[in-house]
Amino acid sequence: MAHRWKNDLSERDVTPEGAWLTRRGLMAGAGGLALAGLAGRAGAAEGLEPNTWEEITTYNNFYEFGTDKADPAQHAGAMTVSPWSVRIDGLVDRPADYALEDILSRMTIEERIYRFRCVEAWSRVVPWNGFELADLLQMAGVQNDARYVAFETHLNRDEMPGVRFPVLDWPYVEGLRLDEAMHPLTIMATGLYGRDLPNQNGAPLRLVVPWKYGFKSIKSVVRITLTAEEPPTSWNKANPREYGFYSNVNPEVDHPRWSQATERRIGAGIFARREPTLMFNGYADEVGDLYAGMDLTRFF
Ligand SMILES: Nc1nc2c(c(=O)[nH]1)N[C@H]1C(S)=C(S)[C@@H](COP(=O)(O)O)O[C@H]1N2
Ligand SMILES: [Mo]
Repeated sequence: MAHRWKNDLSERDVTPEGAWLTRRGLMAGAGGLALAGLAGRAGAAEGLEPNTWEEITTYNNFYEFGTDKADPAQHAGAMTVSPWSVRIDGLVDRPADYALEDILSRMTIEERIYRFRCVEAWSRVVPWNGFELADLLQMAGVQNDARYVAFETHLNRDEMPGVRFPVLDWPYVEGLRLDEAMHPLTIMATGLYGRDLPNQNGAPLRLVVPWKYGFKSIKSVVRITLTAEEPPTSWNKANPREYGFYSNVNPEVDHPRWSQATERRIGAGIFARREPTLMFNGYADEVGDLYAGMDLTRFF
């Protein structure tokens, strides 16, 4: 793989895939149940070759650190990620500032190899480590009238050079319908390749919703609020004509300025053919029912 993107990680920071696979084998032996359950469920990603550590950590969107793909790897190292806590509030029984250590001690960390599709029409396959968002929401106790979940990213003007520019209305916010948030494919990621999540990928805790465009997968989450109404979301606020609340990957609904029918797989090489984009990013069997009867051109 040619090193087409600037990388400020040294060689020794990069986990060779072989080492990771060995560790993965060991983990499967030790805690096999969680992984066994996952194998059937994440079927759409079966057989997919994950992108390399370098490909996943040096070409990023994290606009708080700048809009160039190389900016997050260059600047996000300055972000303080410890101590970290997540405020969980709104329509929950136990609203609180939850310390990250306390959350992690109560969650089951699994590996999830997911396709990842950015709305800009590039894609890759990522071996995340994380836990199901449903478990975290149940920990806080979801109340009956909750219908949506709002998320907010950490904001520190001293550590985030990109927020000097009004590209988005900071802090970055996102949202899901409650049934999307409770879906077993929806995770909070804490790692990559069995290692801590690098800051540029949203350390120490970021959402991953594999059937939606990448911008729904909000990074460095500090607040989760259960609400009755659909919450505002950053890209929808910035350009409602181009970015909807749902933002499900859909090859049949084009972006107003480009086709969503195909994608460029990161790392495939400059002569590789574009790949067809799959409905719900390949997770239609798992999540199609969530949108039964909905007009997906209207609720894009
Ligand atoms: N807080 C925050 N979260 C964010 C973004 C961002 O700019 N700020 N970019 C989004 C977009 S557009 C994408 S494609 C993914 C990229 O995640 P990755 O860098 O881990 O691949 O993060 C999403 N989450
Ligand atoms: Mo994106």
